[in-house]
Amino acid sequence: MLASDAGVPPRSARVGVRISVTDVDDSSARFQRSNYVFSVRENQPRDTAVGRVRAADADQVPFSDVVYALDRITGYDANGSVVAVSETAFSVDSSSGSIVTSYPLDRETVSGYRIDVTATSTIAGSISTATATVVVNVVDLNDNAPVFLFPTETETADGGGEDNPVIVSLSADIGDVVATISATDSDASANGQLVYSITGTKPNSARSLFTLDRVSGKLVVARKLPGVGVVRMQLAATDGGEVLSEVDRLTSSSTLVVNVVGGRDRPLRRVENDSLMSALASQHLAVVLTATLLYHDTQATHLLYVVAADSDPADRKSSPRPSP
Ligand SMILES: [Ca+2]
Ligand SMILES: [Ca+2]
Ligand SMILES: [Ca+2]
Repeated sequence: MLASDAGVPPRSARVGVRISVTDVDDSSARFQRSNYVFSVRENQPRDTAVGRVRAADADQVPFSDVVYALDRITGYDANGSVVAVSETAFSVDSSSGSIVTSYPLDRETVSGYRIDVTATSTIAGSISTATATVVVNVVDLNDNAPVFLFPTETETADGGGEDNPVIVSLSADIGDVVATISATDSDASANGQLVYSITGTKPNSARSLFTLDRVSGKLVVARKLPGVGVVRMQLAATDGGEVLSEVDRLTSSSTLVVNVVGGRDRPLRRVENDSLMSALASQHLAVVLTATLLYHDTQATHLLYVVAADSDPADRKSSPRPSP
């Protein structure tokens, strides 16, 4: 400040003045970013750090009183569809803004979360709230082994197992497809990419008869089949897409039963009901009195009937006699 008198010449004096502005509670908290993206691996123990959000309040203590809280948690599956999740899947430290997990996450159930985080502070005695969005991507681990679809691991009607073998004709050509091996794996990318292999056959000598495409799972005839018989094939499905190291891959196994049959050697199966013979009987083809279809083979190309004829056929017996 400058002070001067009215004299001639005037005299003056200078003095420095320091003005201090007293803070009042006039700023609310603002997040440094409106969106945060974090990643956390599945299967980690509770309290695993996910990330930290920050909101600043321009006021000084005691007016810079930011309190963090989680407002809403939404879960998504791998296809991006909303799935039900616990509202307590994560928690946030109210003063630091650090977010941690509340339990081990499973990517195969919920692969991503959206969390609305709030920062509240007081402004002129009332509460003000800021909101930020946090996206948490759950990183996949290889925690699921392949599951065979064909041949099925438990016996089913078309499962390729002991009771329902795959039938191959002895006359099959090289390259003919015997079956398509398939399995599924619920992990993501390489953790869920499968390759197939034959790990053994019974008998051992049958090993070279078939080849299996590692990727497509197509099992084809590799050379002229030498004879009829049953081949039990041990199959493996391995994940890792040939990218993961050996130790990180998971393998499942299943057994395919292949029955090589020839024209005369096909297994015969007894048939109880014979619609063809019933049809003949209904047409009054009376020469055939009793006929029983004993067997047909599994490809229904050969029928074996036992036919009995009677010299006094049924409809002659049942014909009305002429009246006297
Ligand atoms: Ca999992
Ligand atoms: Ca997984
Ligand atoms: Ca897997």
